[in-house]
Amino acid sequence: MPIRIDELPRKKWVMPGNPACQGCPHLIGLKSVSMALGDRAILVVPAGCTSIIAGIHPKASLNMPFLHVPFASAAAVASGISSAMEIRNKDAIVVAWLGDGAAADIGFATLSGAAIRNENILVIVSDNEAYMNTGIQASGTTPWKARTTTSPIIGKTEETKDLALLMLMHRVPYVATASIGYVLDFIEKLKRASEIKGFKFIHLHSPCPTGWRFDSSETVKMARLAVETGAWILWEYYEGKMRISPPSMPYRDKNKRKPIREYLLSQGRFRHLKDEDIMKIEQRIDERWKAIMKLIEIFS
Ligand SMILES: Cc1ncc(C[n+]2csc(CCOP(=O)(O)OP(=O)(O)O)c2C)c(N)n1
Ligand SMILES: [Mg+2]
Repeated sequence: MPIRIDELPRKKWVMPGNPACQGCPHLIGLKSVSMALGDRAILVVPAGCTSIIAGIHPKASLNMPFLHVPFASAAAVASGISSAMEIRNKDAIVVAWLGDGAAADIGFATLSGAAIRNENILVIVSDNEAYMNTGIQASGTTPWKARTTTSPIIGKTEETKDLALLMLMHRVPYVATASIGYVLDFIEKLKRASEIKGFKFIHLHSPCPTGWRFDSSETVKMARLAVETGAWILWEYYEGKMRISPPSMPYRDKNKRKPIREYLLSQGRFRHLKDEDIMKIEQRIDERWKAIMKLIEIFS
């Protein structure tokens, strides 16, 4: 049965008046997590924008069990809490909610360790493609050529790390990509993942108006453009099978994709791109689609 947004719980887990920037994608992600998992979720969160959004007692804005932990440790702490919950027979879903910097770079060792031990945790990486909380420094997932405060003139010169594929190669039971532009798809994935015992990983695309320099009213539009141009591919792996998710289905066909120029040039961080850069980015998107389709063939 497809999920209907009006049938999901209405309880306010994410309170209004919190200190997030206008148009913050993390809020959409956190709301989706709480609507999908309800009071079963225990959040483990390393330093990042979400630590600030959560605020401090007695004015905390996230109405759910929430643990602030050192940057590199979230997956390890979540593993410990999960074991404790099991011993106490508690029906909880331990969620490590990480930024891309925490997941792809600084906390990658604990993330990889928890995955290979197949810990019973759900890891969600809300990827805004830079270290936003400390002022937009480039991370492992920042795209090639994106301007950040550590790549200010010509943009980032290194490649993007494909975190979801890296996690898939740990042979864990559940890996998916998601987008804050398609919350029902994300919520379905959260619900499916929460039924599985073992390590679950969701890589959530979270366009950041402050860091990417677009208008704060366009967060969802930007997330959808990433999917419509084929730049962000929605897929899911579970029960040994990998599939393209419904919102990305049409874009398997290259001719159905919107021009990547539209996505790139509506963001300040890419406004310096030359035609040849845009062509290269388009080629890379084609290559990624080919790789994903090949993997789908393998895991079919
Ligand atoms: C060990 C350690 N190194 C650096 C920092 C400083 N720091 C705090 S938040 C942050 C950025 C986090 O970026 P990301 O994980 O992508 O989350 P975002 O803020 O973008 O949501 C950094 C570098 C820290 N708190 N601890
Ligand atoms: Mg980030």
